[in-house]
Amino acid sequence: MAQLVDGISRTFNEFLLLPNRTSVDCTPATVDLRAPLVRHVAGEPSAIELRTPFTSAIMQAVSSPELAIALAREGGLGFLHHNRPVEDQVADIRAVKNFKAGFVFSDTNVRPTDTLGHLWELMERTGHTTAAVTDDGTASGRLLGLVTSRDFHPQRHDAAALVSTRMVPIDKVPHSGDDIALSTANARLWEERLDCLPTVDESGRLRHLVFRSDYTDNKRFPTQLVDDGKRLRVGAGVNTHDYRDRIPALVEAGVDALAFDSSDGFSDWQAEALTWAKKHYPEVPVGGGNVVDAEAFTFLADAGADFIKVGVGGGSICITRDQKGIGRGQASAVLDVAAARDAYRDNTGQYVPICSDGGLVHDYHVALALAMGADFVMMGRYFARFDQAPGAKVPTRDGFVKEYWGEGSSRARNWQRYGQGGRGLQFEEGVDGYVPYAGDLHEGLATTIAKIKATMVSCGAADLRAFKDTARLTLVSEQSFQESHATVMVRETAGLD
Ligand code: RVP
Repeated sequence: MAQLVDGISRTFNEFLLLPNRTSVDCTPATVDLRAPLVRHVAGEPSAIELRTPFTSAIMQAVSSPELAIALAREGGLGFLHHNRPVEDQVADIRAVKNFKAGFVFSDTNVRPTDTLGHLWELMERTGHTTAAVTDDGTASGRLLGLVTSRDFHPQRHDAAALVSTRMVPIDKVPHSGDDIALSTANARLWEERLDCLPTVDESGRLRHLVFRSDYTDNKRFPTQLVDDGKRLRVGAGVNTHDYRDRIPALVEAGVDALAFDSSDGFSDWQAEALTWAKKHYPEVPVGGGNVVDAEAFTFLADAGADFIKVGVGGGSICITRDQKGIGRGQASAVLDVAAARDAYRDNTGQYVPICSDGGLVHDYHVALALAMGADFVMMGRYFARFDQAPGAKVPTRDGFVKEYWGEGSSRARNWQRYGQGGRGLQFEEGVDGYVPYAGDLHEGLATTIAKIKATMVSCGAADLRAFKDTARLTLVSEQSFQESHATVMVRETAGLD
């Protein structure tokens, strides 16, 4: 007979935290947001510690190399998606690992034989006004010159004219080898009054551009997540179909952590794939999931998972619960799995971190997830709103929105994640939509971090371990939920201004 599990399936909206006593030395400045990423002996540090407890969803609409770079610079970790050929994912891993602060990959590139009209369109699309002219029009072609918005204007120059007629040829463009230090490049930018210094390899192929405006950039990111060689860390999603080919290539490219990406990870396929990965690459952390209960957590932990993602059906773009009737309220799932993780630690001496994945709509939901026991969170909708996410930015009457679509939507065609017994999707488990545009990730995440730190201070917790151990939660009634919101007419709607 079917079994009815205890308790109701609850979401974050149904809980609030009670303030705890705050000591004088517990302030936002002293709050520590470091979180273990991978399995470790209880009481000892994790081999990789996130410096802020955020990871980006393994989704086409979220985790571009740009986003992974921006997030690693904030101390979190981006997971690049796997729903594409291995070599494309490898190229993105390399782009993050090769990132050097202040040295950017050129995203506005043309051939000398392209037209000025094409160049103008490209500049409008990327929002950048310096273009590299290379023999093949790519960011790694042989550098033939530079062309900037100072060199031509669509009203002044014929759109059909060629880039070669307006570009500054390479023999007149100051440039450097790629081994130049950022401080030296900056000195040249100032001394030679340059806006941009391209760097090239021994055969003259473009490597990076250094801009004067990036001069102070590095000081903005004191909590970067880097490996032993000071390169930014990056993660990658993998699936249970082609992991034997994909994992070796990702490891070769320098990936820092892998995550088996499945909407339902409680399966023999995932256990087999985890066992294979740990046997062949014991030194590379590999996560599993997604799960929503203790039994599934223990199953994947026993199979060797180094961290486990929690969440089925709670994602903002997810319709799995509507379509298949499976899932669990995210708060209940996190509370149950966190208890299982602690029991596993007590029984085995191994601490296997858990990640709350999906369904975080408000910043305070992140604080709740962490208080309920998540070691770190994974977010899709949240990151899809920023400039660095790959979705197009679309104007509306009231501002801008960004495209955001689920991996279970027809648009994503991710049959590896949403396996329905064959190649291709027979029905959708995700939607294709828009999220409000939120500008630069650095600014947006700073506000979220400020709120989480403020919550932790109110709860008297100076670090995430203490936050979990001492959090006191209360369920809210519908009436008290109403009371949480402003009950006066806010200024903009009062019609007085
Ligand atoms: P959210 O942050 O609420 O946007 O949720 C993101 C999560 O939703 C992903 O990390 C993944 O677990 C899940 N997802 C991705 N695509 C879909 C879908 O199409 N159903 N769901």
